[in-house]
Amino acid sequence: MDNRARRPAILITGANGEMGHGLIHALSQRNADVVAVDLHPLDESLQPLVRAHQAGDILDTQLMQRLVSKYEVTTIFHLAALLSTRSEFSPEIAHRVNVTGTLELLRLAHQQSTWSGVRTKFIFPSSIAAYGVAGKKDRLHPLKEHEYTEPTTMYGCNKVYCEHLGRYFAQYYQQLAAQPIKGGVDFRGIRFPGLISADTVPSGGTSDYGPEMIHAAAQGTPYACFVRPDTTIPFMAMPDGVKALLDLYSAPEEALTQRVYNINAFSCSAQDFYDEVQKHFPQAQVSFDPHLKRQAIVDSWPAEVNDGPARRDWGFSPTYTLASAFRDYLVPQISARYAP
Ligand code: AKB
Repeated sequence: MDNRARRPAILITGANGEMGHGLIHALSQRNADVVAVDLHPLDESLQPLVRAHQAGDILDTQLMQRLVSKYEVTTIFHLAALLSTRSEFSPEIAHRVNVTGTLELLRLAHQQSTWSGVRTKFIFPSSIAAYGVAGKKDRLHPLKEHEYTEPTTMYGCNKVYCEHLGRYFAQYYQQLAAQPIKGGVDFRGIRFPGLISADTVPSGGTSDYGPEMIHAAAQGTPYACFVRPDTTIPFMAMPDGVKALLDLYSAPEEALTQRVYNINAFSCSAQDFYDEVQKHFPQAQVSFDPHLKRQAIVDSWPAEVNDGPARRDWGFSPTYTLASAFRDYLVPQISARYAP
């Protein structure tokens, strides 16, 4: 394959999602050539920021092969996924999108590297949903990556398995091939906490109560929170999430001592979240109306994770605490967004 015929590009799947928005903005500031794929046409606001965009299914092999016939994919940010609540309604579809979709993209990454002879970077957002701590949550220390990875959701199972697939592709794929493989896949995963974005409201997740509460308050609409006030998990403001993706992407491979990293910003309860919302939107109408099954999912996630390796290996360091995320990022941007 003559690589000179193809333009180098970064491929982003699930580009219309919460993280895709922030990532596309950040990469366009670095003048990166991005090819964006999403099931739906790319949001109009994002279109001028990318080199090309394509509506379609990541499982559509012909579509993906058409893209790589035009672009030399040097990096894949594989953001497309069905989140935890939605996946419980359609576990088999979730498995197809979250696992088969990832497998196909890992194969594509490998194919790209055999054409170019250079390792293709594969950046994979995993999640705290990879853990399963039901019944023990209150007694645990901040969890390391290898501890309690017995998830109770299809999404969590998909994430843990894809972390293994990524490690396998990075180190062992085609290990019995007669000729040594040139290139290969440089897989890097991050286990994200619940993310809160000022630009988009999440859909289909179980950590969604945090962002939903603040977006509802800014719009002056009542909100019934679907978990108990004492429910505690780690959260992070979206700019820190995007920065983490880019920092891990930029790190030299030799500096990485593991393929999957926890990151943490602040652990807070739904009550802590509510207190911040009240401080900034005193008229907010929030009630607590726990949904037992969604509550059980969040109760299976740890209250805190240990992100020491990410800090040590690639300098992860979040900017925002709960208070500063509200004061300096969420409230100003969300208020402007819903201003009449
Ligand atoms: C979800 O709630 O499913 C996601 C996650 C924590 O991975 N936001």
